[in-house]
Amino acid sequence: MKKILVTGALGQIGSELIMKLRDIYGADQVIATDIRKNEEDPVVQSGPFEVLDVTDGNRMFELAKKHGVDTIMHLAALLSATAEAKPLLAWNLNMGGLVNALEAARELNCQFFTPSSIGAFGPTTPKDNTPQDTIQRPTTMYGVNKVSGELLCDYYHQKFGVDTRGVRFPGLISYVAPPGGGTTDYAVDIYYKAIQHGAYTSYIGKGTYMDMMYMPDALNAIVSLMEADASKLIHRNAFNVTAMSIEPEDVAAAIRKHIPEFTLSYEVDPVRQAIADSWPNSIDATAAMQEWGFKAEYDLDKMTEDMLAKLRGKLLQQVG
Ligand code: VAH
Repeated sequence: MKKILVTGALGQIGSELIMKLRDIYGADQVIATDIRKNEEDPVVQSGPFEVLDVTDGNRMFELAKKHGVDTIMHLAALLSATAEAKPLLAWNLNMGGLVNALEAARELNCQFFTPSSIGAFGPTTPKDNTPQDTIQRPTTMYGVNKVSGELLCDYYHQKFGVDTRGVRFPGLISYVAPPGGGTTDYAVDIYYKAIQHGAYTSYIGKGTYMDMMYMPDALNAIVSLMEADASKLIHRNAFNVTAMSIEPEDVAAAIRKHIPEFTLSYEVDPVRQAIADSWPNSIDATAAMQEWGFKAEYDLDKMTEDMLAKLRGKLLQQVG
């Protein structure tokens, strides 16, 4: 019986991944952990929860051993914009947390997942239809963390036989837990503001293409990869996955199909624009499709329809 420990369980991915994993494997089989405990959170209310600072390796090991887990999904990390503002904190948390999680997986013989990102590419990477295997010289601390993480996970597999697996996520769009400190978060904020104000001012400039994916597709990718036949995995720790390559005007046009009066303006944030400019315009996900059957179900229009419907319900509930 699968028993999974998830770090960063209250974050943008974790808050939805926990619920999906508990649906699939049973609530008691999924141990949610995060640095803070929010009693009101459905993640805390729906199954086992432990407070864990991932930079505390001993506690990570103790919790994994105490619960007898056979799988560790390590999500806790600082995202690109925050990491760029606090590079040393990002290095210590993102790399220290990852090493602690890998060590626990090694010592307890756990299967292991952690996400990389399109942030693992840099300005010298081919920008369009970026290949699975290509140059990776990122110019952000987040990117340095992600490339280092990919290599570290490969090392733990080759050296210690840990069943490590991972994907390079694009920007993830979701309506449950707001993202924090990312560069692609404009593509989430725009939906909230479209409903609340009928207008949005983007900090990412017009014509800035980035890969994006709706959260349900991201969650399916994690479960599919972790259940895939290991003998078929060539790339293992850093599969390019994506659903769409879009720029702010594309999102605005999709929103206007539901909110015709929606207006989009720009106040570009030079820091996050520079990060976005260093990333690909679009990536090639062929390896993930061939090696473990990756497939995205949501395109921009289907995502927009669902995001607006779900957010209207959520925001109405908040108004009460
Ligand atoms: C970020 N949402 O913006 C994350 C992600 C590809 C972007 O890694 O930092």
